[in-house]
Amino acid sequence: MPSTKQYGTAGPANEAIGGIPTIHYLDFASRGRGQVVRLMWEDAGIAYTDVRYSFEEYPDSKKTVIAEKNPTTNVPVVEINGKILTQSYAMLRHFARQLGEYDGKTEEEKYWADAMCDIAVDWRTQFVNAFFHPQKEETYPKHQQTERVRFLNAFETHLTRHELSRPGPYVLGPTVTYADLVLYQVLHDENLTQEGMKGLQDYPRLRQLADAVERRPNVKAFRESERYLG
Ligand SMILES: N[C@@H](CCC(=O)N[C@@H](CS)C(=O)NCC(=O)O)C(=O)O
Repeated sequence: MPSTKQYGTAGPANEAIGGIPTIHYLDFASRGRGQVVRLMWEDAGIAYTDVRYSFEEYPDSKKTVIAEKNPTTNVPVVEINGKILTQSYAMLRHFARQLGEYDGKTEEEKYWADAMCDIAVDWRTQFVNAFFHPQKEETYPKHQQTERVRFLNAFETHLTRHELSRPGPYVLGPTVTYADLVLYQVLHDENLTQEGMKGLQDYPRLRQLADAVERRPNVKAFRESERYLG
């Protein structure tokens, strides 16, 4: 049986998204695509139900309960008020529109947040392929020395040069977006934010962004809570 826990007290942000959502995801500590969805909910003050499948039970659940909810048979899957949502990045953009924040105001801003998110999506795909590869001992170190460096340099350059990002600390300067959360999570999952952001010492602008995400009051409280699993 997956573990099911309820967090938070429903408030105006729950009203904006149509109720109290339930997320179905792997019991993968505070990592993965599902964690970005939790991060946005925590930041926005959204109460939610967290259903976690252990790695042992997941293969069976994938064929049954997950397959019933999602034809592509993977997670995260979100249920809200009888509605099923799939595809983590589409969900984040959907919640951003419903909340009226997290995706910029102008068309230029929305484009730039989406573009930066999509680079992080490409990065995560490469990270996951290398990290969960049967020959991980070879593929992950190679990824760390090649593709990961390419993405780190690309983000550092974009954040330093693009007129919307330059003022910092976020992708859209002072305004947080879902793209910051997506980027933060891949930095975290690649173990670059741990030990005082040690992995970002050569990337000051990325470090500034990751620091700013961690300092957001609700994110800070989440990270300091028992429900944050490292
Ligand atoms: N594009 C999908 C990708 C979903 C995906 O690959 N999820 C992974 C976990 S992060 C998964 O379900 N892995 C186990 C499986 O494929 O059954 C999304 O963003 O939601």
